Amino acid sequence: MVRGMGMNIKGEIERVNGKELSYSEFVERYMEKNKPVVLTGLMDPHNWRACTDWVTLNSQPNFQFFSTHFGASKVQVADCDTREFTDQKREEMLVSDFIARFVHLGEASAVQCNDETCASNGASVSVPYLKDWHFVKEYPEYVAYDTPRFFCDDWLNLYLDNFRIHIDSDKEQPNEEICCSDYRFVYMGVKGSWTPLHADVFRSYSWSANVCGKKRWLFLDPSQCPLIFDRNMKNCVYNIFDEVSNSKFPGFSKAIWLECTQDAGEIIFVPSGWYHQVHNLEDTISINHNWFNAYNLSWVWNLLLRDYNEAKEYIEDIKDICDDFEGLCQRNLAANTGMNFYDFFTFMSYFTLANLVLLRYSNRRYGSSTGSSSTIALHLSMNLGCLRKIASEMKQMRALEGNHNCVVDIIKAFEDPRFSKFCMHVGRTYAMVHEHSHLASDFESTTMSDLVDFNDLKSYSSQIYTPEDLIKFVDNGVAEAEPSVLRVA
Ligand SMILES: O=C(O)CCC(=O)C(=O)O
Repeated sequence: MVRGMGMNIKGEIERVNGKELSYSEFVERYMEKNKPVVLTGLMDPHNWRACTDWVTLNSQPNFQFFSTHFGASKVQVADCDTREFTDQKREEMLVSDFIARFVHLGEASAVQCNDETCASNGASVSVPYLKDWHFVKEYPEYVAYDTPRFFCDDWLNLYLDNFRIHIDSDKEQPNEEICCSDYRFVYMGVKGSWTPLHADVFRSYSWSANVCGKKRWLFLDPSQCPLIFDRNMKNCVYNIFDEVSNSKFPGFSKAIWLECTQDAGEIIFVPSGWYHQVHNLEDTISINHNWFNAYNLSWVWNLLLRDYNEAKEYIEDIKDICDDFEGLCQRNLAANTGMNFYDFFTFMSYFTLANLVLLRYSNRRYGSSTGSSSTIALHLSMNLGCLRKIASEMKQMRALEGNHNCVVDIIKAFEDPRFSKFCMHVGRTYAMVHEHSHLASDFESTTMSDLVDFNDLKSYSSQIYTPEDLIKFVDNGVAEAEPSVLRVA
């Protein structure tokens, strides 16, 4: 058995002042390299109301404020002492009831259960941890914080603000349902609460900001991940500070961990595919987003492909008696992973269309001059290059080959108010990321007919069914845009 104490913790996560880091430096040093970093100096209380409203003068969570203003919200609360499959057991409760528990537990019980001691002494106090509260969706008028510029190129939440990722035809799902509406969360945990070892949903990036309190993070580089799985590569270690059986997890003792203690006011960038375990060393409130974009979209596709192959293998023996084997594999993939090939391809198609529309608009309006408009054009064409590359991989894997359901009808998309809202959001995002104030104000007032030169559309294929259609669509669209700014791979 290997206990937490014997673990190989070999390094610290780099810490950088976010105010002294440019966007392109963040991209080059962390996003592109898929490397974690702790950023300081980005949670200015002027833009982060959470840092004042949610925290008392002695830096503790302001329970009173939460109970008074948000007490009626229903949230998920994990019991950190009870495992359920690969996660902790959760129950739904009102924020006011959670706060009452939090206060009741107080310092005394939490002290017994911090970090390693919790796992090793078998303490029996149940430690509650409020997780995955869709706070922004629930309180859109109360602007608790300002997402730092580094994390704004967030395709996942931009998309979910306008569309659904997966629509389950078997289930009644009200459109306003909050649980799958976005990946922007508030976490609130007593000292000693923790999150088991995991890699993030869809293999997204995440960022996590400490409004108050302190967290200890343990990280494992993706290249080391096979070491934390069992011999069949099916089950992963749950708690790295627990006793880990050598015979069940033969690689575990060889894993080399990185660690970091995150203080209040600091934001951690968690790259794709890095397994991590997190412990609240004090009563802590944090804000946490999952996100992906052109730099890590291939992680999402690779995960889907792996999970698809697994889903297929699992039911291989009923293939011959199944009317729609592929449909069943895709349904199981969506149930297990949260989306299937069709959902992912729809997502890609909408982003392709939006990027092309914006690229053409930016070129018509500003030409391919130097300055921030050309930086935006480069970014949009880089996005298109990434989307095209993944569409080629999908084509190679024969994903959606022979699909008879139209994924995106371009003319219909231009008439759909959700798509025009989505396009404006994407446009505003890049204008903001690249600090182009003119373009940002354009997207406050522009309509779809300003954005799209409808004569342009004649050369586009008007419906997208398969990855091959998407590739052709990108190639045609790009050929007509200003060639000098294009870098589509
Ligand atoms: O803060 C926590 O407890 C978990 C956060 C986390 O796992 C993440 O940001 O990916």
